[in-house]
Amino acid sequence: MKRVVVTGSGGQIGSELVPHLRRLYGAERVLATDLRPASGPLAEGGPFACLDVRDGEAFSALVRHFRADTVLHLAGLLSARGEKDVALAWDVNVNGSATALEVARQEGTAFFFPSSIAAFGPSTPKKETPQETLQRPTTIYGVGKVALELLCDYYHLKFGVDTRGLRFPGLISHETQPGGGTTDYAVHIYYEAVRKGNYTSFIAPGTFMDMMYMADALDAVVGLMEADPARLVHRNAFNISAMSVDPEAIASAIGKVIPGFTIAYDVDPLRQAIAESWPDSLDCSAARKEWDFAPRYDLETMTREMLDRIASKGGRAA
Ligand code: VAH
Repeated sequence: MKRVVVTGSGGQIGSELVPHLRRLYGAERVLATDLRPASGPLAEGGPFACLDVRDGEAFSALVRHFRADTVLHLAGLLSARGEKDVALAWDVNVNGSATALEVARQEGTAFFFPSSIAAFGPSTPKKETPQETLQRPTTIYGVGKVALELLCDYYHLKFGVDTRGLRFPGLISHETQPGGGTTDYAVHIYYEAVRKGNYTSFIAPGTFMDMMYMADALDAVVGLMEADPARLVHRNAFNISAMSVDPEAIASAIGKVIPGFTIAYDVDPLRQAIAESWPDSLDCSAARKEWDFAPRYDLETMTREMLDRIASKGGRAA
């Protein structure tokens, strides 16, 4: 990657990936884009442009003018929000992503697509979910992820586009809070632990999902996109995860840092049903073998860093 265009730069991943890439490659080599105007580091730290990813002409013009060699496409709606506006989720997550992929083909760039554990469904093996297995998701978000995994593989096979993707687990970060996700509880719990010393979870105890600290997600995007293509047997998209946890496990880890921390439950039926349709744990052996995926943070080290960073911000989200 030498000159990168990032979509969805204002989101949970983009708001940290853009500064990370700018530190790695140079600020002027990373064009951040988002539907909404940016402020703060995103706008002041390097080039920024407003972009609706569904506008193919504007998208192509931006990529061509910037002389990009890579499009990292992050713009999209998350799982729970998608269930509340199916048409919008399809338009942005599928039509928008298909437009982005077509722009990559026309402009000759590499293309990164963020898939998710949501690409699996209730009929998928739940423990140590294989890299290649049944994918019958029951959310519009997951249906979109499978559609784009297949479309990205097709564009590579048919047109030779260098498409690569990751099936992200729940991502835990202290910079920008996620919005409309099922795994958002695993971020909120840290903020509430610092602010109030307790948290009421909308996901039930015993509901295991794959999770990963944002720093490891950023390394995974760069590691995959910089990987030797000759080593890649798979492309769209790799299982990656750092831990399989439930709310009780996170609460216990927080309790070791904040004695007396307590968790209660007020389960949200919508997000609980989504969580139960996803795997408990992924088999990440393909990512480890094909491009040396190796997360650095476990639950304990992530918890210490999350609580420390949130406390240093006075418990504020931004
Ligand atoms: C969501 N955070 O909850 C996203 C993610 C694995 C979950 O795709 O929708």
